Amino acid sequence: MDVAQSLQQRTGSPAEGVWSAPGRVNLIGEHTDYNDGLCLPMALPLRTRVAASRRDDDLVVASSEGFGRVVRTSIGDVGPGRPKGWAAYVLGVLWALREAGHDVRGLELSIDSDVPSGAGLSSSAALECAVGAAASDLFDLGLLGSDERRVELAAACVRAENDIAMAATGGMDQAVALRSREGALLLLDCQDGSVEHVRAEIDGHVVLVTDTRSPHQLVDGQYEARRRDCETAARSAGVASLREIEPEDLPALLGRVDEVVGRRARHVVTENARVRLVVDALRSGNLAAVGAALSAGHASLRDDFEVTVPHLDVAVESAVAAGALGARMTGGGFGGSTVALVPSELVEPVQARIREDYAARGWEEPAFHVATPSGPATREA
Ligand code: GAF
Repeated sequence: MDVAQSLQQRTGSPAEGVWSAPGRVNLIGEHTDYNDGLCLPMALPLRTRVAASRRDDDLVVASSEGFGRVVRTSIGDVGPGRPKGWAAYVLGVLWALREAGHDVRGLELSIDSDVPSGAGLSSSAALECAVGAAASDLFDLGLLGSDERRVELAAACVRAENDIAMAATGGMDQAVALRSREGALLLLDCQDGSVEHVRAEIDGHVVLVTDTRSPHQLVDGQYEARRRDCETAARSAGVASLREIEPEDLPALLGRVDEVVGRRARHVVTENARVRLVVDALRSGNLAAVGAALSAGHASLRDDFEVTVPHLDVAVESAVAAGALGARMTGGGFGGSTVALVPSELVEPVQARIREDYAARGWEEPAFHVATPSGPATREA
């Protein structure tokens, strides 16, 4: 049953509309967004769909087969840490829109998603942005009408995540879910919020995502700890953010901070440089250079930023051993997914090698997705 049918079955009336938003994979530029840095994600064909109708009161009633229970919460009861679980993303967006001065009331919602949760593919941002898109249209907020208005909606979705779900994430995931363009990667400059749409000229190659099935968890304190390390590094360097540090300034900074904070900063500074390199290499069709930068990014996340786990390291090593031009973990880390640039004829052997190497360790079989740059949050019906 699709979301519109399931909403009609629950409420007895047809849905007023259906909206969707994509998950994402980040090609390069990890843990840079909250450092005013650069990142290069793309929207995935995997999407979260929301059928919605307005209510006359303040109540939000939301059901989802995938997520289990039915949620019934008033927008007025939403606050830091309340409600918990996936409902925080749904209610949080409506709360944040209201905080931004919009006249938002209750909704009936039916939700379905093919973005796997816990896979580091941004299922929470897809949910926030799909609900935000529905609210925008149903309450005539016009937030899907232009890139500038989409920036406003993205900010509300980020507030839902930071202030209600209590995950101190940056803004990359919401930006790509709302501002991407089909067929292009999104070069996002988190210092001024500007974007460029970069065509992925990767003829004969595939962007392969491996969901390692080792669930990632952003709310266990590690992500926040990395943010604090980066802030400490920026403060020690006397700059507002690590974006202001260029690779040639690193030796001076490393001399001034403790060893761990120095490595965190080195990841961020070199990662911004890798994003620039990948954009140039994509534009000039130098896919070997793209692959090398992906693999260097993984080494930096593993050794300097320390956010990888064995499932991620093995998926990356196995992909490269079987012929990928390069591979890296993608998203927040501590589990989740990897991304690899693979010659089309080697996609099968790469998958087989990762499967074998996982089986040899007694690990659950991973899942694979071919990532084609897809469109942003939109009304579907
Ligand atoms: C998670 C966060 F939600 C993003 O904001 C970003 O920081 C990413 O981790 C790491 O690049 O997806």
